[in-house]
Parts: sequence; C-alpha cells; structure tokens
Amino acid sequence: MKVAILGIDGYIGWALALRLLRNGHEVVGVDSLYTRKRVEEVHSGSITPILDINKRIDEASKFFGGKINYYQGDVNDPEFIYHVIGKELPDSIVHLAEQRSAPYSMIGLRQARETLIQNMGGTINLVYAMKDLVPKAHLLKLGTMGEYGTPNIDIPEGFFEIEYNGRKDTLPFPKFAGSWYHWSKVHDSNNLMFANRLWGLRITDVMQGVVYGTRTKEISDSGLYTRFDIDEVWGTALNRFCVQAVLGMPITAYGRGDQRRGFLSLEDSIACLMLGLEKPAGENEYRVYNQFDEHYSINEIAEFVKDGGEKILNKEIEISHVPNPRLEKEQHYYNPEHKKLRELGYKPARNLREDVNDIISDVQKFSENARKYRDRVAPKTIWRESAGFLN
Ligand code: USQ
Repeated sequence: MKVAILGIDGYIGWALALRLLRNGHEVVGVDSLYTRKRVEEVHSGSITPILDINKRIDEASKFFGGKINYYQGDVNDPEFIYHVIGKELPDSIVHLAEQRSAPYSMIGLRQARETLIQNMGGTINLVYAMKDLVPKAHLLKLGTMGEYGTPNIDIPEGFFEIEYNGRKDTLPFPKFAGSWYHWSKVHDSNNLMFANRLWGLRITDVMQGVVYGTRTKEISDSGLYTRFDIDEVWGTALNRFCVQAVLGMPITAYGRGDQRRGFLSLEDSIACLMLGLEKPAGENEYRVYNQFDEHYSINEIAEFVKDGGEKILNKEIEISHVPNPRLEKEQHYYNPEHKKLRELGYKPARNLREDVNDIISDVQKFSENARKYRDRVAPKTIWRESAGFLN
C-alpha cells in the first residue's frame, strides 16, 4: 500500500512512518516543519534527539529498508497539496499536519487564527485534492476526544440515536470543545462529514485521547526517537508528569485534578492507526473511532507517576494542585464508548501504569536536555487571559 503521511515529522507521524516502512509499505512524507518552529517560538524543544528531517529519513531507510519520498511544504497551500497528491497518487492518506497544541491556540489572537486557518484550510484543500485526483483513496484523519467535551451522558462513536418531540433520528453527537485547537478539530469533522456526503469520499475520523510515551517497537530497535515535548504549551499530561518527577519538580495537577481523559500509549496509537489503514472505510463511508485505551483522572495518573517515580528515582515526589489555567470541568461524568477498534481486532499491548517506568528511564537518559527547558514547564498560558489584537 502507498501511504502519504501529512505531518511525518511529528510525534505520531514519525512513529507511524517507521512502522509502515518496517511492514514493507511505500511511504510518502509531507511536512512544513512548523511544529519545530513553533516549539522554538516558546523557547523549548524536544528532549529526545531528533535529527534534521532529511537525515532522519535517510537513517530510517538504512534501518528498515524502503524509501520515503519526502515533500516539504504546507498542506494549507492548495497548489502544493494538489502537486503532491497528483504526483504520488497514494492509496491512503493520513492527515496529521495540523497545529496540535491546545495551549498554543490559547496564547493569543495570532495563534488562535493560525490554528483555525491552518487546520481547517489544510483539511478543505485535502478533500478537494482527493475528489479531483484520488477519489477512491482512504483518508485517515486525526481528530480528538476533546471534540466531545465532557457531557453528562455517555459519548458514542460519532453518531447516536435521539428522540425529540416524539420523533427519532440518528445524528452526529453534539460537540462541546474546550480550546480553539479542539474547536478546529470539530470544524474539520463537520467538513469531512459533508465532503463524504458530497462526493462519497472514504473517511475515518479518529477521535484520539491523550497519547503518552517515548517508545514503539521500531523506536526501541533503532534509537530513531520521535520528538518528546515537556513544556507547558507542547507537552501533554502524563509525559510532563514523568519529566517533573525526574527533574524533582512538583507534578502539576491542574485544579482539583478530577478531570478525566482517555489515554493510550504511542505504541497502541500506532497499532490503531495501522488497523484503520489495513481495514479502511468502505466506499462512501464516513466512520468515527474513539481511539483510547482507558480513561483516568489526572489525580490517578499523577499518583501512578508518584508511585513509579519514587521507586525508580529513590526520592520523594510531590503532587501540587496548581490553579487551573484552562476552562474545563474538574469533576464530571465520563463514559465514552470505544468498541469499534476492538471489533476490528485492536488489543492494547501496553499498560499505562507499567509504561510510566519506561518513560521515566528514557527521560533520565535525556535529563540534561530536560533541564535546559526546566523554566518552560510550569503553566503560564491562561485560557481567559488569551491576548487580543490590542495586547
Ligand atoms: N493537565 C494537568 N497538568 C498538566 C498538563 C495537563 O492537569 O501539567 C490536564 C489538563 O488540564 C487537561 C488534561 O490534563 O485536563 C489533558 O491535557 P493535555 O495537555 O495532556 O492534553 P490536551 O491539551 O487535551 O491535548 C492533547 C494533545 C492534543 C490531543 C488531545 C487529546 O496535545 O493534540 O488532541 O491531547 S484529548 O485530550 O483527548 O482531547
């Protein structure tokens, strides 16, 4: 299968490229390198060593065989994306080329606009390019569990049956996101649904939970690390907590810490994406997967890191309930369905509690780098103080 990965230089894109190469697929890689630039913009960086894009692609081919045809450019540029899709005619396209940080989108108007315009612009370009050039190809698009928010009822996988004033219908489940970033994904989902109705494009819209970890089988074998961010803008909860433990900083549970999220390891995320590619949406099908392994509260994962970290690091680890910089419920009902991937054959290989130990050992290896960004770890981006045009 020929797979185009848009966003190949990112946390998930890179790990997926290695898996596809190892399994003998043809890989086309596309990236604008904006994540590298935007992480630098907040004076931070990946603590795992990541090579220059061309070098890391050469190394991957040396290690796993195969070749990645790489194109540097912006999915938000229609001419560029038409050129790549028209030249390569991929069987499947994985769209990861979006601004993926909720805090980044909340820094101010410029970042909010960048996020909304970049994300929605890229997706609309892509569906037009697909209908014109590869109408039978399968699109696997990364959305987020955060599109649903935390309603006081069960969350289905995309659609639900509803009865209102005595009449019934099956409708998209209402979305209630909590950042401009998460809303950009909601808008994308709406646009994908419409593109599917218009042209019958085959689409899998993945509502993915928070991904954690440093390793996949390929990364452990090759040492070709994917990026690992730790700062308050680009780092995510469990990864950050492990770094805080190693650096001897208190674990920052925002607010009460009873907010719950779906989590899955990088290894399991790649396994799910591979399954979605190998068992694609059918003709005319738009399907939605809720992609996570288990849900935990922030307090629970903070406790796992404290327990695991105290044993490995042989020191006391503090959990600190800092004022919540975000706009989110800190105590709520949470019961999202996640059956469809399991029905396709997904079996989680990893376990969050055990993975904490691996992440801590890897972070220890790169603790010099982590120390460089120590002053970027504490939360500073406050949702209600997002800067406007006049700031
Ligand atoms: N949190 C803390 N302390 C921290 C960092 C985060 O308590 O130091 C809490 C947040 O308040 C939030 C939860 O952890 O309740 C998750 O925050 P996060 O920063 O780990 O993740 P989030 O901003 O939601 O975004 C991340 C990825 C995004 C992906 C999303 C999946 O950056 O690309 O779409 O996870 S989900 O959260 O399911 O929407």
